[in-house]
Amino acid sequence: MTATAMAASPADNRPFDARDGKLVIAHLLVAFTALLIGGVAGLLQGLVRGGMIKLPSELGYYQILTAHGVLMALIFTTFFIIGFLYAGVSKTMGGRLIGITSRLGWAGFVLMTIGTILGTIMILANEATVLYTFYAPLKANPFFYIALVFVVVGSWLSGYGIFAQYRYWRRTNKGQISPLFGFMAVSTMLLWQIATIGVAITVLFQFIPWSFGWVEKINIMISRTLFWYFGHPLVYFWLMPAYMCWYICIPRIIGGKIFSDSMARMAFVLFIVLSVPVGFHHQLMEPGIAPIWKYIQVVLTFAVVVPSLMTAFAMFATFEQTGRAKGARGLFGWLKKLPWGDVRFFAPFMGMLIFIPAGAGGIINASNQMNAIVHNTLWVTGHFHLTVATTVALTFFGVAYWLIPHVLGRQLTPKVNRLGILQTVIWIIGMAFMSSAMHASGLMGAPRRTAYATYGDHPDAASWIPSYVVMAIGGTVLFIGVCLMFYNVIALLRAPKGDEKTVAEFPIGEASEESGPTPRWLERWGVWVGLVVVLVLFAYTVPFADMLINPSPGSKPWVTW
Ligand code: HAS
Repeated sequence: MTATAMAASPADNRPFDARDGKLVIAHLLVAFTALLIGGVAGLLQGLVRGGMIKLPSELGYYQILTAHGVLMALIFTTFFIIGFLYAGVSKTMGGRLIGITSRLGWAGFVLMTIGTILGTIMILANEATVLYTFYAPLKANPFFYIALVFVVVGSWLSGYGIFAQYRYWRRTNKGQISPLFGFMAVSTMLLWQIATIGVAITVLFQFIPWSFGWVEKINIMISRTLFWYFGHPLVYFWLMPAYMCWYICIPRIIGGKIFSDSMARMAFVLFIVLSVPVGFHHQLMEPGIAPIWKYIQVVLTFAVVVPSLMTAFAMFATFEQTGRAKGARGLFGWLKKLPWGDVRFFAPFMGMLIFIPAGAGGIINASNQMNAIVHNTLWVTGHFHLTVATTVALTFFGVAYWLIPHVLGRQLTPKVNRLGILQTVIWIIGMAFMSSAMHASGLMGAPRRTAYATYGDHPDAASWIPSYVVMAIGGTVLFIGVCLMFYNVIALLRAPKGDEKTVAEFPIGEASEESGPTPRWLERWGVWVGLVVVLVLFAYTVPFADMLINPSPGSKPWVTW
């Protein structure tokens, strides 16, 4: 494939605003640096857990596990998402960011970066070995929690910037339906604002006073409940930008049309409404919550699977319609018409493919009885390495291959394209080894969040060791994938400048004419927020009131490392 083949028609290649480009690139640079450092931590922890190396005495297993989780799951994703959303709203809602959006974007970036640096220092200083879920009663240095405040408040400011751009677009385009990218960016950031209320309350009112010693004890039930009120929508905050690439960019890349603009918007509305009141499915094995409330939240969890099933349907339909329009015949002939040699398609597609078993695993987790088997085992670690570390990460990598050169006015060269395909294959191989071994050993009872241990040479523990070795092999392959991705990012930053014909395209698909007009009521944000409030009150009021009225004794802080 030539560079020209990967570029678009000149009409789509309006140069990206240089000032906005700096903001986007700043976010992506922090994201990929976090990926690299988190990747080093991941490699070390895989080798330790496989019993292959011992860490130097200054470095603890749980310390690098914390660094890995925080940098990969929280920092890489959040910075990448905000950079991607800002690029898309600049491109589709006015051609450049308005002043207030740009200022909020930079303010958010600075706050989040300060938080990231402070948090990383705390982890490296062994002051915050509390893992990425920072469960009480493990207590970090108060400045770790303050670092989290910086990251969250920074992300709020970035969200306000996106809302401002959206308002500006609506004011200047009265009566028109907003661009799909803008609609989805607003949905994602709205979900984020609602979700982070939980983590903000627990950090500000529980963790910070407790870690400074201003209060003696922390109510663990409440802190966990507030964390998971945030923790589950967090996974959709990761997933929705990946879906934005699938719904909006992939149809353009494969030369097709968006199957249905309305259906895509409806899926995002369902995520806003349904993904918050389900946090108890992470607490099914915990005492202190009456079974009926767990049951209700499990039912709601099954409801939030629906927008993903809609997405699966829409993607299959897009692929099939595009293939048939290109002359494909037979039941699966359309598969041959997909651009397998184009990394902008290949990487996100592999993410989609993996999401089929990954999502099925999620449904298993959510089933009460089966959760009893898998909870707190390596199965869950396998689940989230398939979902966030494969489906989401591969989609983000696929986006980087066009986003970075596009905002810099550069080309996606055939060489980087080939390296990107190789990187995707390496990622899939590494993840196949690592995640399968995690799922299998998890089913045999191997616990998550543990260093290498033989449990006094217990035969059950001995049966897990071969899986740990496979995990370490997979982790090593994945580390090669991280390094190659970092190399590719540098190559993209330094790629040759492009002209109108050769510059990498920002692929924005058009909706299929057959899908009909998009109804205006989909943009009634007040209704969707109202529905979230109703569902959250329904799902949380009674169990939360119970936690307040009959509080658990509370716990003093523990520093176990
Ligand atoms: Fe999950 C635990 C349930 C989705 C991430 N999840 C986690 C944790 C993380 C995580 C990080 O109910 C661990 C948290 C921790 O540290 O303790 N999860 C679900 C359910 C879904 C789900 C029901 N999870 C995700 C996504 C994540 C993610 C997405 C990140 C991005 N998860 C759970 C539960 C737990 C849990 C329990 C707690 C476990 C425990 O006990 O601790 C659903 O949203 C999944 C729905 C998905 C589908 C798949 C649709 C498929 C699509 C692809 C189509 C493919 C195409 C390709 C078109 C139904 C859209 C074409 C192919 C061709 C061949 C042409």
